[in-house]
Amino acid sequence: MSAPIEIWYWPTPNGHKITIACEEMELPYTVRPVNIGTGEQFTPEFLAVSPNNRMPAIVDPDGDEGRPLAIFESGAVLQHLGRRSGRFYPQSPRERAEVEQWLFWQMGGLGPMAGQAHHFRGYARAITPDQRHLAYGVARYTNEVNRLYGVLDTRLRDREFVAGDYSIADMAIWPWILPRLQGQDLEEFPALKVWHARVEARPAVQRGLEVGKELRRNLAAAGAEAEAARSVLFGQRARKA
Ligand SMILES: N[C@@H](CCC(=O)N[C@@H](CS)C(=O)NCC(=O)O)C(=O)O
Repeated sequence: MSAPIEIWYWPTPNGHKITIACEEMELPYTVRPVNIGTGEQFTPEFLAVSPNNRMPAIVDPDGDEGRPLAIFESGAVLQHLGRRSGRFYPQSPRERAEVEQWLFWQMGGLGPMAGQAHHFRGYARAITPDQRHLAYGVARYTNEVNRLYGVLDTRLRDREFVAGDYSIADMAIWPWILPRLQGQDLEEFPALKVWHARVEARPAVQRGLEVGKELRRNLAAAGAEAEAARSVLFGQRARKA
């Protein structure tokens, strides 16, 4: 049994990808909470692992022939875990390319666009109650997430999982299907709805979601703690080391 992988983690959709993957792959892991609401993503220790001041990141103590390997960006982490375990990341060029296309579709499309939808539909309202400033952002990102849900729904019409067998692509995409926060109705996307329930029913997915649940705060809520977190998270500009 190899030494546990250290996951720098906070319970968000990007964090969930990694706990779900480790649970599915039966890779031992420990969690190091990075409280992104109090600025722990800016500590020198964390920045040494994740210079982009974003979680998740990992340190795999045996990641490179017995030597420790640090990785940030959840897509890169999933690829490493797939290679490391030999599971959920097929090896043939065609099958691997299929998984990677959908993994990167999530990383470059669904994740960033849904993140902006969450921002404008939720947090921004707590920052600026002026609806005129918000309406454009709300419409733009709600529409784009709607388009992406449509692409995924079409893809899933004739298959059980996004790319061949259940894979790291499903693990990346699933945590980002949050219709209530994104202004979407799954009834409009029947194949996506069935797939969502199929993945949700996996015990490893449920175990991965449970990790650190108690740490989660509602950033759109009123109150001093949520307000302080918003001031850490929003309006960040370049920092020189
Ligand atoms: N593309 C990155 C995105 C990671 C990301 O945005 N993480 C957020 C939480 S979900 C974060 O760490 N935010 C801290 C901050 O905004 O300072 C990945 O997939 O790893």
